[in-house]
Amino acid sequence: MPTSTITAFKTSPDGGEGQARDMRVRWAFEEVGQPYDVRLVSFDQMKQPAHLALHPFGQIPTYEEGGLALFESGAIVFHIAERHAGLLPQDAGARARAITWMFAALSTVEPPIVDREMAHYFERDKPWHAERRPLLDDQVRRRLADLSLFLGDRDWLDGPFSAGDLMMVSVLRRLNGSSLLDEYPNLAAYVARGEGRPAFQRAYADQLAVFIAASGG
Ligand code: GTB
Repeated sequence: MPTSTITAFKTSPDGGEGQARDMRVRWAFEEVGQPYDVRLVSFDQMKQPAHLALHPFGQIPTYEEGGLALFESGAIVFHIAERHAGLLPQDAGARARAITWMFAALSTVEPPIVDREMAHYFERDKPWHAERRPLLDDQVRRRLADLSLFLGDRDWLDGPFSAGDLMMVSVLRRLNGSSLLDEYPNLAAYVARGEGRPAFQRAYADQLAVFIAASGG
Protein backbone atom coordinates (compact mmCIF):
# COMPACT_ATOMS: atom_id res chain seq x y z
CA MET A 1 0.00 0.00 0.00
CA PRO A 2 1.50 3.39 -0.97
CA THR A 3 2.17 5.89 1.82
CA SER A 4 -0.61 8.46 2.01
CA THR A 5 0.07 12.17 1.73
CA ILE A 6 -1.95 14.84 3.46
CA THR A 7 -1.77 18.61 3.19
CA ALA A 8 -1.39 21.04 6.07
CA PHE A 9 -0.77 24.77 6.46
CA LYS A 10 2.78 25.88 5.72
CA THR A 11 2.23 28.52 8.38
CA SER A 12 -0.62 27.73 10.73
CA PRO A 13 -2.36 30.74 12.23
CA ASP A 14 -3.01 28.80 15.46
CA GLY A 15 0.43 29.28 16.99
CA GLY A 16 1.18 25.55 16.90
CA GLU A 17 -1.83 24.57 19.02
CA GLY A 18 -2.98 21.90 16.59
CA GLN A 19 -6.33 23.54 15.93
CA ALA A 20 -6.22 23.28 12.12
CA ARG A 21 -8.02 20.25 10.78
CA ASP A 22 -4.94 18.35 9.65
CA MET A 23 -4.46 17.59 13.37
CA ARG A 24 -7.39 15.17 13.52
CA VAL A 25 -6.10 13.34 10.43
CA ARG A 26 -2.58 13.14 11.85
CA TRP A 27 -4.07 11.79 15.09
CA ALA A 28 -6.04 9.12 13.20
CA PHE A 29 -2.89 7.94 11.39
CA GLU A 30 -1.07 7.71 14.71
CA GLU A 31 -3.90 5.78 16.37
CA VAL A 32 -3.84 3.12 13.66
CA GLY A 33 -0.04 3.09 13.44
CA GLN A 34 0.23 4.08 9.79
CA PRO A 35 2.98 6.32 8.40
CA TYR A 36 2.01 9.31 6.30
CA ASP A 37 3.65 12.15 4.45
CA VAL A 38 2.71 15.80 4.76
CA ARG A 39 2.84 18.38 1.98
CA LEU A 40 2.76 21.89 3.35
CA VAL A 41 0.84 24.51 1.38
CA SER A 42 0.65 28.28 1.65
CA PHE A 43 -2.66 30.16 1.61
CA ASP A 44 -1.83 31.22 -1.92
CA GLN A 45 -1.09 27.66 -3.09
CA MET A 46 -4.40 26.43 -1.62
CA LYS A 47 -6.25 28.60 -4.12
CA GLN A 48 -4.20 27.50 -7.17
CA PRO A 49 -5.50 24.96 -9.72
CA ALA A 50 -3.18 22.16 -8.54
CA HIS A 51 -4.66 22.25 -5.04
CA LEU A 52 -8.19 22.99 -6.21
CA ALA A 53 -8.03 19.76 -8.20
CA LEU A 54 -7.71 17.99 -4.83
CA HIS A 55 -9.99 20.23 -2.80
CA PRO A 56 -12.78 22.13 -4.56
CA PHE A 57 -12.97 24.66 -1.72
CA GLY A 58 -9.23 25.34 -1.64
CA GLN A 59 -8.68 24.18 1.93
CA ILE A 60 -6.63 21.77 3.98
CA PRO A 61 -6.54 18.92 4.78
CA THR A 62 -6.49 16.78 1.65
CA TYR A 63 -5.54 13.12 1.38
CA GLU A 64 -3.85 11.30 -1.49
CA GLU A 65 -3.13 7.61 -1.71
CA GLY A 66 -2.21 6.11 -5.05
CA GLY A 67 -4.90 7.37 -7.42
CA LEU A 68 -7.34 8.28 -4.65
CA ALA A 69 -7.77 11.91 -3.58
CA LEU A 70 -10.08 12.91 -0.70
CA PHE A 71 -10.96 16.10 1.13
CA GLU A 72 -13.01 16.85 4.30
CA SER A 73 -11.37 15.86 7.56
CA GLY A 74 -14.38 13.69 8.51
CA ALA A 75 -14.25 11.69 5.29
CA ILE A 76 -10.49 11.29 5.58
CA VAL A 77 -10.58 10.09 9.20
CA PHE A 78 -13.43 7.72 8.30
CA HIS A 79 -11.42 6.33 5.37
CA ILE A 80 -8.38 5.75 7.58
CA ALA A 81 -10.56 4.15 10.28
CA GLU A 82 -12.20 1.82 7.77
CA ARG A 83 -8.92 0.74 6.22
CA HIS A 84 -6.98 0.07 9.43
CA ALA A 85 -7.83 -1.52 12.76
CA GLY A 86 -7.94 0.61 15.88
CA LEU A 87 -10.58 3.28 15.42
CA LEU A 88 -13.81 1.45 14.62
CA PRO A 89 -15.23 -1.56 16.52
CA GLN A 90 -15.76 -4.86 14.72
CA ASP A 91 -19.32 -5.27 16.01
CA ALA A 92 -21.68 -3.79 13.38
CA GLY A 93 -23.88 -1.93 15.87
CA ALA A 94 -20.98 -0.46 17.83
CA ARG A 95 -19.32 0.51 14.54
CA ALA A 96 -22.45 2.31 13.35
CA ARG A 97 -22.68 4.14 16.68
CA ALA A 98 -19.03 5.23 16.49
CA ILE A 99 -19.70 6.61 13.01
CA THR A 100 -22.79 8.36 14.35
CA TRP A 101 -20.62 10.12 16.94
CA MET A 102 -18.25 11.27 14.19
CA PHE A 103 -21.20 12.89 12.43
CA ALA A 104 -22.52 14.32 15.69
CA ALA A 105 -19.16 15.94 16.38
CA LEU A 106 -18.96 17.44 12.89
CA SER A 107 -22.52 18.45 12.23
CA THR A 108 -24.07 19.08 15.65
CA VAL A 109 -21.29 20.12 18.02
CA GLU A 110 -18.70 21.81 15.78
CA PRO A 111 -20.95 24.37 13.98
CA PRO A 112 -21.89 26.48 17.05
CA ILE A 113 -18.25 26.36 18.19
CA VAL A 114 -17.10 27.61 14.77
CA ASP A 115 -19.82 30.30 14.72
CA ARG A 116 -18.59 31.60 18.06
CA GLU A 117 -14.96 31.50 16.89
CA MET A 118 -15.74 33.30 13.63
CA ALA A 119 -17.64 36.02 15.49
CA HIS A 120 -14.63 36.50 17.73
CA TYR A 121 -12.24 36.86 14.80
CA PHE A 122 -14.37 38.82 12.36
CA GLU A 123 -17.08 40.65 14.29
CA ARG A 124 -15.63 41.60 17.64
CA ASP A 125 -15.14 45.24 16.59
CA LYS A 126 -18.79 45.57 15.50
CA PRO A 127 -21.09 47.60 17.71
CA TRP A 128 -23.56 44.71 18.07
CA HIS A 129 -21.00 42.06 18.97
CA ALA A 130 -21.36 42.47 22.76
CA GLU A 131 -25.07 41.85 22.44
CA ARG A 132 -24.66 38.81 20.21
CA ARG A 133 -21.85 37.16 22.17
CA PRO A 134 -24.01 35.67 24.98
CA LEU A 135 -26.26 34.06 22.37
CA LEU A 136 -23.27 32.44 20.66
CA ASP A 137 -21.93 31.23 24.02
CA ASP A 138 -25.32 29.80 24.94
CA GLN A 139 -25.60 27.93 21.64
CA VAL A 140 -22.31 26.21 22.46
CA ARG A 141 -23.43 25.61 26.07
CA ARG A 142 -26.60 23.85 24.88
CA ARG A 143 -24.52 21.27 23.04
CA LEU A 144 -22.00 20.92 25.85
CA ALA A 145 -24.71 20.47 28.46
CA ASP A 146 -26.38 17.65 26.52
CA LEU A 147 -23.07 16.00 25.68
CA SER A 148 -21.95 16.26 29.30
CA LEU A 149 -25.15 14.59 30.44
CA PHE A 150 -24.69 11.79 27.91
CA LEU A 151 -21.03 11.20 28.74
CA GLY A 152 -21.64 11.11 32.49
CA ASP A 153 -18.70 9.42 34.17
CA ARG A 154 -17.69 7.29 31.20
CA ASP A 155 -14.20 7.57 29.74
CA TRP A 156 -15.39 7.52 26.13
CA LEU A 157 -18.69 8.01 24.34
CA ASP A 158 -19.49 4.37 23.60
CA GLY A 159 -17.19 1.70 25.02
CA PRO A 160 -13.55 1.81 23.97
CA PHE A 161 -11.97 4.90 22.35
CA SER A 162 -13.12 5.20 18.73
CA ALA A 163 -13.07 7.52 15.72
CA GLY A 164 -16.18 9.09 17.30
CA ASP A 165 -14.13 10.14 20.33
CA LEU A 166 -11.24 11.27 18.14
CA MET A 167 -13.56 13.60 16.27
CA MET A 168 -15.46 14.80 19.34
CA VAL A 169 -12.28 15.59 21.29
CA SER A 170 -10.85 17.35 18.21
CA VAL A 171 -13.96 19.51 18.01
CA LEU A 172 -14.13 20.27 21.74
CA ARG A 173 -10.43 21.22 21.77
CA ARG A 174 -11.42 24.27 19.77
CA LEU A 175 -12.75 25.63 23.06
CA ASN A 176 -9.34 25.35 24.76
CA GLY A 177 -8.48 28.72 26.16
CA SER A 178 -12.12 29.66 26.74
CA SER A 179 -13.82 29.03 30.08
CA LEU A 180 -16.78 27.28 28.42
CA LEU A 181 -15.34 23.78 28.60
CA ASP A 182 -14.46 24.21 32.28
CA GLU A 183 -18.15 24.69 33.04
CA TYR A 184 -18.51 20.97 32.27
CA PRO A 185 -15.76 19.20 34.26
CA ASN A 186 -16.47 15.76 32.77
CA LEU A 187 -16.03 17.20 29.24
CA ALA A 188 -12.83 18.99 30.22
CA ALA A 189 -11.55 15.69 31.63
CA TYR A 190 -12.67 13.88 28.45
CA VAL A 191 -10.67 16.28 26.28
CA ALA A 192 -7.66 15.93 28.60
CA ARG A 193 -7.94 12.12 28.29
CA GLY A 194 -7.94 12.39 24.52
CA GLU A 195 -5.01 14.79 24.51
CA GLY A 196 -3.15 12.46 26.84
CA ARG A 197 -3.20 9.55 24.39
CA PRO A 198 0.27 8.74 23.02
CA ALA A 199 -1.06 8.92 19.45
CA PHE A 200 -2.43 12.41 20.05
CA GLN A 201 0.89 13.47 21.58
CA ARG A 202 2.85 12.23 18.55
CA ALA A 203 0.51 13.99 16.12
CA TYR A 204 0.64 17.17 18.18
CA ALA A 205 4.45 17.13 18.28
CA ASP A 206 4.63 16.66 14.51
CA GLN A 207 2.36 19.60 13.72
CA LEU A 208 4.15 21.74 16.33
CA ALA A 209 7.49 20.95 14.69
CA VAL A 210 6.12 22.41 11.44
CA PHE A 211 5.06 25.57 13.23
CA ILE A 212 8.40 25.95 15.02
CA ALA A 213 10.35 25.43 11.78
CA ALA A 214 8.14 27.96 9.95
CA SER A 215 8.65 30.54 12.66
CA GLY A 216 12.43 30.10 12.43
CA GLY A 217 12.78 28.19 15.72
N1 GTB B 1 -15.10 20.92 6.58
C1 GTB B 1 -13.70 20.98 6.24
C2 GTB B 1 -12.95 19.81 6.90
O1 GTB B 1 -13.42 19.33 7.95
O2 GTB B 1 -11.92 19.38 6.36
C3 GTB B 1 -13.15 22.33 6.68
C4 GTB B 1 -11.72 22.52 6.27
C5 GTB B 1 -11.19 23.85 6.75
O3 GTB B 1 -11.92 24.69 7.31
N2 GTB B 1 -9.89 24.07 6.52
C6 GTB B 1 -9.27 25.29 6.95
C7 GTB B 1 -8.72 26.00 5.72
O4 GTB B 1 -8.13 25.40 4.86
C8 GTB B 1 -8.14 24.99 7.90
S1 GTB B 1 -8.72 24.23 9.38
N3 GTB B 1 -8.92 27.32 5.68
C9 GTB B 1 -8.42 28.13 4.61
C10 GTB B 1 -9.50 28.61 3.71
O5 GTB B 1 -10.68 28.23 3.87
O6 GTB B 1 -9.16 29.39 2.82
C11 GTB B 1 -9.65 25.60 10.14
C12 GTB B 1 -8.82 26.32 11.16
C13 GTB B 1 -7.86 27.22 10.76
C14 GTB B 1 -7.13 27.91 11.72
C15 GTB B 1 -7.39 27.68 13.06
N4 GTB B 1 -6.65 28.41 14.03
O7 GTB B 1 -5.80 29.21 13.69
O8 GTB B 1 -6.93 28.23 15.23
C16 GTB B 1 -8.35 26.77 13.44
C17 GTB B 1 -9.07 26.08 12.48
